[in-house]
Amino acid sequence: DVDVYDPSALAGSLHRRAADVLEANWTGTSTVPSRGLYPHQWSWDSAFIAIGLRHLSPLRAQTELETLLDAQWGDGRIPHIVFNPSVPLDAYFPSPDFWRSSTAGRAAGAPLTTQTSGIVQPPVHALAAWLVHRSDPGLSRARGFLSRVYPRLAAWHRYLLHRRDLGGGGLASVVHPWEQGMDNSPTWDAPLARITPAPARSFRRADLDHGAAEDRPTDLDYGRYVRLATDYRDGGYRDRAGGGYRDRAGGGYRDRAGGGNRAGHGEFGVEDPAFNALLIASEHALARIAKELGATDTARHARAERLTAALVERLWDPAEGMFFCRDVIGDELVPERSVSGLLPLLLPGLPRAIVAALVRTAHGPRFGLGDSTRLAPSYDLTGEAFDPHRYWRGPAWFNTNWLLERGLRLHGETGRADALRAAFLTTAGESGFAEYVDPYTGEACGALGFGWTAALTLDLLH
Ligand code: 9WN
Repeated sequence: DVDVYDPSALAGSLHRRAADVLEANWTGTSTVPSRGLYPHQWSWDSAFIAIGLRHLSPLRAQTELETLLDAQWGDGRIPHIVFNPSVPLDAYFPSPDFWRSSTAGRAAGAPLTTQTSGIVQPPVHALAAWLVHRSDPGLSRARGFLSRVYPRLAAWHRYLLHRRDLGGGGLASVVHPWEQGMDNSPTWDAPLARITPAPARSFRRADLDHGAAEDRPTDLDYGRYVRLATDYRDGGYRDRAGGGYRDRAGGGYRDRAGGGNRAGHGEFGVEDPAFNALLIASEHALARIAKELGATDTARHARAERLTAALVERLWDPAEGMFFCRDVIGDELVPERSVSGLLPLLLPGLPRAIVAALVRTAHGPRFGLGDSTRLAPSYDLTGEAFDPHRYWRGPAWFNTNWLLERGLRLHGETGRADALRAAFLTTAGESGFAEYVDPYTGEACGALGFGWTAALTLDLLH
């Protein structure tokens, strides 16, 4: 009887459709987030994609991460985009001729032949490498996968923990909204307001060729993104941490030379809860990788615990029951409620009271889980800036919901994790593996056949 509801058959076809998306987005050495909108390799996308790909081909999943790591800079940074030289320059903006990595990034050790961007994205990579290893330890050992990626991942974390500790409190800062990955979140509105936008005629957006303008960031946002990236590039992609720029007595930022912003970079610096939680989760994963490779010291786990304490001390707001971003320029919390502020739920070492508060906030009126929304929105439903369709200002994204599901399960919230998993799978399938969806209706927004949506679907099916 064809009308009989058969969940296993549905799961089977969902699995096949998700696998088809990853097959279609595979280039031979890595996976594009989307053939039209994002035709290159993106850093955190690749980490999430590898986590799903491991269920189809552990070899491809290893290759995905190794391709990304081959583009690592000498100073340890993993660039947020690795450009595919066979894609036309005008297919994506900003293109390699904007970033000029091999020349402008020379002092920071950018690769000579591969073209990349010069900013970073959230460090999901060590977590991904560990999960990929676990999917086929035999193949991983035979290929020496972990011993090859370990030193690179360690250098990546060193870069973030030293060169990016702009606030002086032990956490990593992002210097551009694209680095945190939630480009136009209302969290950035205040820190971005001090940035003079680049003139609209000085660049051409390629994203509007593929996405609806009302679902994408505004031209004003783009002007500021371009200004920040240009200034960072023109300063040779140098980072300002480690030189004692922090004026501890005054609490504000002081230029070492005392003369305003050096080379123009340094106007934007934010400690973000999700970025740092992913760094900590990846630090725990690096500890497991080190152990698998025969190391005996427990320094990495201890460091992850210290970072968790710093995260709580610097970003937790007990009255609000969630984490906030800290603007390191003004040294103050940014009072905007982004889903980023729930993602530390991922961490094993979080105090129980904080876990309980995060679960309450996620299931309360601001994020609506288990009640008004299908999936957690990217931003507070009751916030003034909430918009159910505009990119990171409200729509639900699948990577953040996968992280929340993982956090709920880790902390024993099995019923809630099961409910979120079911909603994730239904919405991913119905939306055609959309990039993001209306959090209430699940209506598809942005690109379809999106890489991490398909990959994380596969992961939750396993
Ligand atoms: C800029 C690729 C990336 C994601 C980001 C998402 C979006 C780029 C853009 O697409 O950002 O990096 O052009 O809008 O915000 O999280 O990694 O999928």
